[in-house]
Order: sequence, then structure tokens, then C-alpha cells
Amino acid sequence: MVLDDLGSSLRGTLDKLQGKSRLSEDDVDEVVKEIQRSLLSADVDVDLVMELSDSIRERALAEEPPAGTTAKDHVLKIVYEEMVDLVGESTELPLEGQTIVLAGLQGSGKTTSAAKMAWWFSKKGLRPAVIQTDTFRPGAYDQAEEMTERAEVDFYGDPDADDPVEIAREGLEATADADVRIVDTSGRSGLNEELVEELERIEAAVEPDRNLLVLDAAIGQSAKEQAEAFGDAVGIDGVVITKLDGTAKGGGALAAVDQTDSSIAFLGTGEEVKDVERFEASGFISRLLGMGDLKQLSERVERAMEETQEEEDWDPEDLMQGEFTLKDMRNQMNAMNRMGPLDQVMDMIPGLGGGLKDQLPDDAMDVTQDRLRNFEVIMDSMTDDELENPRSVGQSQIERIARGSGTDEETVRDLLEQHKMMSRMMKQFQGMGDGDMQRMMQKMQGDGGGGGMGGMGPFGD
Ligand SMILES: Nc1nc2c(ncn2[C@@H]2O[C@H](COP(=O)(O)OP(=O)(O)OP(=O)(O)O)[C@@H](O)[C@H]2O)c(=O)[nH]1
Ligand SMILES: [Mg+2]
Repeated sequence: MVLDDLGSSLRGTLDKLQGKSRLSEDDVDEVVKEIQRSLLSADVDVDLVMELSDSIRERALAEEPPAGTTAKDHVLKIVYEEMVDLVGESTELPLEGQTIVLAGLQGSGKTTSAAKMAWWFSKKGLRPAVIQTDTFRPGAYDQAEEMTERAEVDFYGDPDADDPVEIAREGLEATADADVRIVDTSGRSGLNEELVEELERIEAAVEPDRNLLVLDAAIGQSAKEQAEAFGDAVGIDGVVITKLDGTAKGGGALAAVDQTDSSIAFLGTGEEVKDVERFEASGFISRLLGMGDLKQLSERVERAMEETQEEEDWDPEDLMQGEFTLKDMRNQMNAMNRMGPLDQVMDMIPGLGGGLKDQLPDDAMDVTQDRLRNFEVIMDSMTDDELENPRSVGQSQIERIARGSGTDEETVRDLLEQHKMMSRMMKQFQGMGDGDMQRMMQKMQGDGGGGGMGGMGPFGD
């Protein structure tokens, strides 16, 4: 992922400050050099990098760390603030009915982003629809239809029509029931007259609330010129940066957008419909620096819980009452799996992400996933009664289950141990009053406005 390198190299440098209460000039220089190296290799503009490192250096030496703060936290806080500044604010995007036009050059990721954003809005409780107006590229209709099907959102297109404006007009009527209409447009290899004219005509017909420009992260700092050119030609309200999973140059694109009149609305991080996130500077940078991103995490947890609930007909509220059974544990594990790859999830947990992850051997995550899969096959070999009353499972049953599932007794015992541990934890939760629970959830979700660091940041308030 973009700037991954910055996170780990910077953490290495910062770790050397462990235990120090004051920073020397040499300490600061080392941190600044690390940041410069990473940002330059991520294709961030040289002048921007110099500006950023100057202000980090100046602040780190001039500002007095607040009482009780270590030198490491002090400099981390300054780096965090300056980096958030570097990538800028995110595009304003109210969660309400609206029409969005997506524009961009060929292959930048418009069609994919249209489906991803529609999925994102649907998870926010709105009803989205994608309108495909691309008559330029063969196969555009099929692609959009297929992707919106995967996103489980409404779709309008007309494979036989040849006027994008006509399709747009009819699309608006056909999707009148939707809250959020996302209009996908065709691309060209460059911003030529034909494209500008087509976009202007579509805009006149659709009267969108927002024009978003879709940019491939691989273009690096030329994101600045492209955003300016599209801004001048058709006007844009925000940018979607795609393929951040696939390039080391994404840092350049991220920083470049802040140099224009525009801002970033969404990030694309993969080819699947779910590989999208709302851009939010504080959470993004926190995660990068290994400070976690509680907001993204709690959104993922919520989504995973909802999906498990729907599919398994399971109510997590049940956990708050009665015995914690193996069935409950399986549902919880399914919910965990739905949150995505464990290493991504770990990145979002403050203090856990960076630091600890770097110390784990590369295959540690796989082992964990393997363990979960083993648990799954073991539970498939257990009877309903055993799943409901795991404490009654004795040696002869363990032998049978190990044989039946093709695992071994040790793994079966491991599962039973895990269940005991989780069930003890659930007992503690059950002992909490509603107020305690609410306070805990609030803590988990941060303060909302402040983004990823609210309440649980490493610096206190
Ligand atoms: N890895 C990765 N691939 C992406 C991402 N977004 C889009 N892609 C891929 O990039 C290619 C182009 O994406 P499209 O959505 O078709 O791009 P487009 O802007 O609609 O292209 P045109 O319609 O030809 O102008 C496809 O193969 C997508 O799967 C992303 O965030 N990550
Ligand atoms: Mg397309």
C-alpha cells in the first residue's frame, strides 16, 4: 500500500527515541531524513517535502513537549499534524440524496469507482443507483452492469443507445426512486475537446450536485496538472484516487491534490467492490504512522456484524444474555473474517498496527487465518449438542472430533480453550451495566469529529 514504507521506516527511527525525554538536533535530523526519503520515493513533490521537513524540524526543536510527554510522542504528534496538513481536508459529502458525475481519463477507474461508491452509500443506509452513459468503450455497459450487481445496487444503462446525454436523461427518470445517483461517463486517452464537450452536455442535462474526478494513483504528482486541467475545463468538486494498492507512487497523487483547489473524496484500494474508503486525512495518516484508525475499524466491525446477523440469523445482543456457546463463537469468527485480512484490521488498531505488526514474522497472519479455518472444520464435525455445551466435551469426543475433522486432538483442545477464554470475557461484559457498555462503545468510536484519534490517541487530550 501507498507509503507503507514511510510507516515502517519512520517507526524504526522513532523507536530509537524511546526513553528519551528531550530531542537533540541530531535526533530530529534523523527523523526528518527518514521522512524525506520515504516521501520522495512515493513521488511527493520535492518542494512540498522540503517545506514539510522544515516545519517538522522547526517545531520539534522549538516546541516544548507537554509535561509527561516523551520525546517520541512529541515528535510523532508533530509529524502527524504536518502530514495531515500535507494531504489536506477531505471533500465534503453530505449523507443525503444527491447526484454525482464521475469524470476522468480512460482506465482511471471511473466505472469501478461508481459501483464502489454506490456500495459505500448503500452501507450508509441510502439507496444508490449507477447510471452508465459510456457509449464510447465497447463493453462498458456489461462491465457496469456486472459490477453494480456485485455491489447489489440499482443500475441503469442502455446498450443500444448511442447518445450519452439521452441515456443520462432517461437514467435519471428510471432511477427516480434512488437517493444517490452516480453517473459514470466515458473516458479518453487525454482531456480533448470531444471529452470536454461530452461532459459539459451531460452536466447540463444532469445538473449534478457534485463532479468528482477519478485519478489513477500511478500518475503520481501529475495528479496536480490533471486536476487543474479538469477543474478549468468542466469544474470539479473532489477527487477519487484509485489503485492505491498497486503503486508506490500514490503519495505523490495524494499530496498533489491538496495543491489544487480540490480535495480527496474517496480512495480505491483494490479491484473488488468493497475496496473503497472515504478519504479522511486524520484516520489515513494515523494508520500510516501506526497509530490506528478507530473510525474505519468501527465501521468495518459494524458492517461485518450486520452481514453475519443477516446470514446466520444471529443477534449479537444474545451474547449479552445466557451461555456463550460454540455457535456464538463461530458467528463471531465469521464476523471477524468479514472484516477483511487480519493485517489490514490490525493496522487500524491504535498501538497494535505498525509497531507490533512489524515484529511479527511475515507468515504470522496466515497462521492466524489458518487457525480460524481449522476451528471452522472442527466445529463442522461437532454435534449440535456439543456446540451448545462445549464444556461437556470429554476425551472420547475430542478423539472422535479430531478424526472426523481431519485435524488432531491438540487443535480440538485449542479450540475448546479459546472458547473458554472468550466465554470468560463475555461474562465480564455481561456484568457491565448499559452505561458502561455505552461508554466503552463511545471510546471505541472516538469522538467522531476528530477522526481516528479521538479519545484514544497516544497523546491524551
Ligand atoms: N488494483 C486496483 N485496480 C483498480 C482499482 N480501480 C480500478 N481498477 C482496475 O482498473 C481497470 C480500469 O478500471 P475502470 O473502472 O474500467 O476504468 P474507467 O475509468 O471506467 O475506464 P474507461 O471506461 O475505459 O474510461 C480495471 O481493470 C479495474 O479493475 C483499484 O482501486 N485498485
Ligand atoms: Mg468506464
